[in-house]
Amino acid sequence: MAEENKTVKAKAVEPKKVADPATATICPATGQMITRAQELGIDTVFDRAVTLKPCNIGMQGTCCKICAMGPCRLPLPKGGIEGEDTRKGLCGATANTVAARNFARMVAAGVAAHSDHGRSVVEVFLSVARKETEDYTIKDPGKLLQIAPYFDVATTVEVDGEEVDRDLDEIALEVAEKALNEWGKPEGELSYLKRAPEPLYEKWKKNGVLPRNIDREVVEIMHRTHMGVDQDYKNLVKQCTRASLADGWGGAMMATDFQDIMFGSPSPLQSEANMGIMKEDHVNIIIHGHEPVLSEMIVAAAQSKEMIDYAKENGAKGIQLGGICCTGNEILQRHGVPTAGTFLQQELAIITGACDAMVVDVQCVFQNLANVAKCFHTKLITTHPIARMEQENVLHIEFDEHHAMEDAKRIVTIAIDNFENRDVEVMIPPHKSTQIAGFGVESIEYHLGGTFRGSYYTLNDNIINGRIRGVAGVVGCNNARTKHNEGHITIIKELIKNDVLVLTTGCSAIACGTHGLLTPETAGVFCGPGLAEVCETVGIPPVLHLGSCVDNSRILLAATEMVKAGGLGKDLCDLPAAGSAPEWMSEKAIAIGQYFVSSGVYTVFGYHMPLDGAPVLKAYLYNELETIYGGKWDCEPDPVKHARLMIAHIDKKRKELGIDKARERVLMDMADRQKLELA
Ligand code: BF8
Repeated sequence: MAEENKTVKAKAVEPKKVADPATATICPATGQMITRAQELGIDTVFDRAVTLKPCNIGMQGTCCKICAMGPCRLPLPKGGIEGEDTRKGLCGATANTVAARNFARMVAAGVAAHSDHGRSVVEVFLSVARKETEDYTIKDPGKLLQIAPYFDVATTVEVDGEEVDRDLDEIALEVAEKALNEWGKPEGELSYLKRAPEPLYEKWKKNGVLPRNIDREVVEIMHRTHMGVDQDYKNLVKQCTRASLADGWGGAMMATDFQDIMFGSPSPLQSEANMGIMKEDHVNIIIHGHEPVLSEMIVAAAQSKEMIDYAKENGAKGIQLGGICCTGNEILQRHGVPTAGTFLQQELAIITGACDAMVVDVQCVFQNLANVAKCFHTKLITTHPIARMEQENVLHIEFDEHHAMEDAKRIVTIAIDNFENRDVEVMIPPHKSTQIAGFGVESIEYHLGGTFRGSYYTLNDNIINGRIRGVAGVVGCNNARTKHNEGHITIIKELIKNDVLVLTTGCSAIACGTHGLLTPETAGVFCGPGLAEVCETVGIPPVLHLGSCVDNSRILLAATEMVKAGGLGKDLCDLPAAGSAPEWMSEKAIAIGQYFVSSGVYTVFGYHMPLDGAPVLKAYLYNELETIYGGKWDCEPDPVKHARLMIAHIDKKRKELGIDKARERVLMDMADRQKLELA
């Protein structure tokens, strides 16, 4: 007993393990704020990642907790399995079934998150169409007219034998009602599927994976993964495909489109990135989450004379907004509001001591924000009925689109009133970078398209002649189990060095802004000669910020435009293109990965995949899926090797298209030119 007490005592005096900023991040501002938090005795996700280890069996994907006979844990034996795999749960579920069910539930959650966001946006649009709100309007009628035909909504009418434009309000109402129906229509298939190249659509049809409606595919995953239902990993993966397509070519794509219609389609604009955008002498409001419906109003409120004057009356020089996560991307791409940081920087923005209010909606919000806010004057405000926090210091101001501006002004006023309550010495890291964001399908066409064909002709031409080797979509989260931003930045630098044009979204895009990769000048510093030449000629960065995670739909549509422009095959899987999520952590990333793969894209994830405990399922996802949809999964934690895998795939596709020789010639020309320059 005495000995036991001694051990307890000895443990109690052990210093608490904390993160080493040098190994936790490549971002100096983040490193500085991790240290600051440690000085103040406040733990952050970086410290918790040091003390809380992930569960090894969960990591392998083979912990089954779907019934109360378990959890049944089926780790892979250390030496692997020779001969028959006899592992099974109490019900007999194999490791493949368990891991496939867990994977499927991640897909379901990811699809649900994106698509429920999409539904909220379409509901607001319905209010606009019904004239129930004056705070939102139709800012991009062109996009409304562009999507109307997919919902079988006529944009013209016949009057006295003549075809004339139909009333926009009528179109809006019909589109809104039909779009909302996509979540629960009783028969048929999703309306947007036909936006995909025809061979891809036919592939989905042949394999029986055309989504019927969005909600049904999510519900069906939950049913199939209930105890004792689907016990064939291939059949489970098939439903993962169907549900994920309901996201990428359904809920997420509608979120993007209806946001563009109501808030404006983005076009390139200049802004800044990283925590250095916060200002000590301003009221700082950090907006965090995913749905831009409220944040649009906060931006408008914060820019109003009334609110700016009120801030000045309260001793501030003005109001500084900053975005975190995808809400940050949304208000960046449409209004140029600077990004304050990625997913992993959310606690740190409060630790500056200068955050007067942090406003959150849904997804990727740490509950620990409330604990951090408690140490400062910061008002943490939740705004969504489905995303509340239990801590007492959290304010909940429920947002309602019918009085959106009123809600937004109330929130901004709370932040202004709180300015004088700052109690801890302010420490804002000085680091910030210039960024150009706001590229979309249309602006890529404008910059890299051909005016005479009005398409992606110039982009394709430069891919065919080899100046651009291929295109990569690098997207997704940060993960506290990997060094913050290192994966994103190393992979992207390696890609552009090898003449691969990068399209980026989500926290990857924020990381690129933070590390200065989103400027045209980047081309001259980091790019291979071919890509640099193209970027310098048309004046774009080699890394194009396409928005938030739901805006991955823009990547699908941009790739579709490339197919349409000609010369690069007939299907998305023919393109010299690849996808990547270097530091993924969320279930949404798995849903995105699955729809990229099912749309024909070779998709590499960093960190690890929860599949190691089920090698047969893993081989199916990493190899066999390619024979069905033309795309497949892969995983490589080492960033340079990760990028090389993508480049090797791009080169394989160039060879299949017969354009590999063109590239050799271009490179030879370049090398010759460089030799000449040196001489
Ligand atoms: O939806 S990239 S950490 S913020 S999940 Fe979350 Fe991942 Fe960031 Fe945006 Ni996407």
